[in-house]
This record gives sequence, C-alpha cells and structure tokens, in this order.
Amino acid sequence: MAYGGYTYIDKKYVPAKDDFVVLVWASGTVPVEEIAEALAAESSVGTWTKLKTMNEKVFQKLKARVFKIAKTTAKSGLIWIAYPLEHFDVKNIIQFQASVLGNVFGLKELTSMRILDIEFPEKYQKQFPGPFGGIKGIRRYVGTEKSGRPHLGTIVKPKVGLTPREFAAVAYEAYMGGCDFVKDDENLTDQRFCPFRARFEEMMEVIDRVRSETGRKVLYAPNISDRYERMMERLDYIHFHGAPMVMVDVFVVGYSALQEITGEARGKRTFIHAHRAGYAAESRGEFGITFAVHEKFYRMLGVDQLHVGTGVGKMEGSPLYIKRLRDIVALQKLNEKLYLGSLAQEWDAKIKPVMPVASGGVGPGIVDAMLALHGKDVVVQAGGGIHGHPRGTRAGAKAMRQAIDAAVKGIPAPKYAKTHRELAEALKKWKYMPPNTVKKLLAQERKRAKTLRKRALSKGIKEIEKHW
Ligand code: CAP
Ligand code: MG
Repeated sequence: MAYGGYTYIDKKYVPAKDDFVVLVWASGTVPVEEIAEALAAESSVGTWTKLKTMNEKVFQKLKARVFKIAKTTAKSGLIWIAYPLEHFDVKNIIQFQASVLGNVFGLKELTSMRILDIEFPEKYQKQFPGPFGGIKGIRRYVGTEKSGRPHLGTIVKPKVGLTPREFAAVAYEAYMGGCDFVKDDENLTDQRFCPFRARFEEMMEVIDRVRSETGRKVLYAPNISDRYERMMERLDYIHFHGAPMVMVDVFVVGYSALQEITGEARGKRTFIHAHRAGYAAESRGEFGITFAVHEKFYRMLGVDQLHVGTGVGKMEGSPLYIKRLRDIVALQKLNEKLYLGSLAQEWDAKIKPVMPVASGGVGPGIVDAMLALHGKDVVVQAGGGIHGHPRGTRAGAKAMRQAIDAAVKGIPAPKYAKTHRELAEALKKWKYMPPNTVKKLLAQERKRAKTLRKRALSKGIKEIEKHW
C-alpha cells in the first residue's frame, strides 16, 4: 500500500516522546489502509504522485507515520498517526492547522472524517505560556480559594437590546443576589444601542457599588471580540481602567488573533473568559474536529475560563463526553479512554488548569446533576435560569446560589427549598433533575470501559457517538 509512490504505514513504529499523536476516524470509497496513507501523506511531506524533488532524508525526517489502524469495515476505521515535532513551526498554530487539520478534509475518497483527539508533546506545549491565572488565579481574585465552592456567573439577558444603564442595572441585581461573575453575551459587542465603552463605564460603577455595599470582589467580562485592532484597543482601554477580565469569542476570532490577544492580556495580567460560539459547526457532522482538540490549543495559549458544556442543559454533549471536555482543561494528567475516542494527555506544569464554564440551559433545577458531573471547580453559569425567575434577577441569583450551596452540602435541592424561598419558587417553574441519573451513567460507563472500548473498535464512530 502506498500513496503518491510512498508508504507511510509502519505498524512497528512506537511514537517518540516528542511526537504528536493524532487519532482520526475516517471512512471512504477505498480501503482504510489507503485512506490512512493518503491522510499521512497529504498532512506531512507527500502529495498524489511521486516527486523528483523528494529525498530520503526529508522523507524519513518529516513524514507522518501511521502506527495503528483499527478497522471497522474494509473502508472505515480508527487511525493513529504520529508526527515528528520538527514538522511543526515554532509557536505557530496556523501552520499546525494547515498541516494536520487542513487539506486532508478535502480528499475526495473520504466519505467521513473526524479528528477525535491530539496528544501534544511536552516540548510543543513549552512553546506556549498557558493561562495567566486559570482556576487558582480566578479563585484568588474572587476569594474562594479556601471554600473551593463553584462560582456563579450570569449572562445578562436579553442577549442584545438593553441600553448600557439597563444592562448595568440587571448586573447589579445579579451581583447582589450572589453572582460572582457577569458577562456579555456572545453577540453583544459594540452595537449602537449598547456601546462597549458606555456599558463598561456603567459596569465599573456597579462593581464599585457592590464592593462598597457588600465587601465582595466580583468580575465582569466585557466582550471585546472584533477585528484585531479593535480588540487590542479595548484590551488597552479596560486595562487602563484597572479592570481584570475580558471575554473573547475564541472560536470565531480564530487562532492568529487569539494568540496576540492572550499574549497581550497576560502582559496586562488580565483574565480571559473564552466563549466557544460556533465550535459545533465543525464537530457535529460527518467531517470535523472534536472540541477537545481546540480546548487543548486554548489551554496552551492561555485562556482562564472556557465554556465546556453542561452535559445536562440545552446544548449538545452527553454527561460522559462533557466530563472529558471538562477534565481536559481542569486536570493536569489524563489517561487514555479509547472507547470515547480519546488519547492520553499530560500537561506541562506551566500549562495551568483552566476554570471550566458550564453554561447553556442552566437553572436551579439541574445544578445538583450538573455538579455531580463537574465537581466544584466550575463556573455555574445561567442566563435564562436567573433572569427568568418568577421574581426577577436578584431572586434568580439567590435561587442559584441556594442550589449550589445545597449541592455542595449534599442536600437535594427540593429538600433545601423547604427553607429557601427563592429556590422553592424556581423549582415550581423549572423541573428538578436528581443527580442519580448522571452518577449512575458515569459509574456504568466506567465499569464497562473495556467492553465499550472493544465495541468502539469494532463499530466505529457511531458507537463512539452514542456516548457523546
Ligand atoms: C447561555 C448562553 C451561552 C451558551 C453557550 C446562550 O444562556 O449565554 O452562550 O451557554 O453554550 O446564549 O445560550 P442560557 P456553550 O443560560 O440562557 O441558556 O457553553 O455550550 O458553548
Ligand atoms: Mg450566550
């Protein structure tokens, strides 16, 4: 088997310490070995035909090596590819994308392809700074290092339309009800009805007021997403005013600008809240990149808070899959859990843990179940679940805080609600989801890991997706 006159399959190859390992699902109109050859060639040194310009030294030094294939059918399966570190430019994520996440998607013999995971070697990680604050830094700022409780955040709703003063008034109520964190929505930036600076100034007043009335330090993440110059200008502006955090729609902004922003923000000791709007466009179809891959880049570049999904709310992702996405940003070391299409990952010490954000359809009724999955190192973030409370934002935030307190104490929300009015009102409007379903599911999957792994190997992406 070969592609363009060269062969890239080497089943005896053992990935070196500095290699990247990429796990791919692919199916096509030709045997899976041929697909594997094509992927390895096109993403490294090869092309469709033999080259007069190729030499053995270049080929051996820079080629990608397919070291394992698990066939599902003759024309589909999981493929493991190793890439040498030298193949990749220093600190250049764009070049990485153009190689590993590039042309391969367009090869016409493919009928489906997913980049399921990438294991990044330590040497590559070391080229990046990692988060400036991450979980620890944010906790230090808010003052929750000791208690270790989950943070409560909100997105001001409606998403767009409020004036700066109206926006800040909603935020004030949210903080006073117990929110640690308020953010703009992903589609609110600098529109005429709510200019960035006017909103920011109103918010600074609110934050000072909350500080003087309660003694609490709370956070606000203004959405700076825009073309590069504007983002830099806004970063300067908020820094000049002594504010500690910005928000970026990281996926749609793209890596090139994001890398500049994270670098600049780090120099200014500014936290970054990373919203992932748009990521699902490339992870829910026949061709795509799993969000786990992007998370790893975001962590290396150094965002401090990152949306990872809830597992039980309104957005896609099963509990087990979301647990994996959460662990990738929050833990220092991950074992291989192949049945879910994942690889092992060990993070360099300076690539610190990022605070996961669980958001999307969150209300007091699902906090128990959500924390059973996420643990305490998480921002529990609710928009509709706070501003939709029958008695408004302040009561909504109180109800959320009560739900979090109950979960941390191990008391079911309905029981806690007997002595907590706001929670009781919320549970009348929104259903309660007991945590047992999530706990059972996680335990079962863990127990059946071996069987699931075998089935995933024999049945491929459809089987893996069942657990996503
Ligand atoms: C949540 C949210 C967030 C999503 C993003 C929204 O509002 O503000 O953007 O959570 O999804 O606009 O939907 P609600 P994800 O609390 O009212 O649902 O975190 O999965 O990227
Ligand atoms: Mg939103």
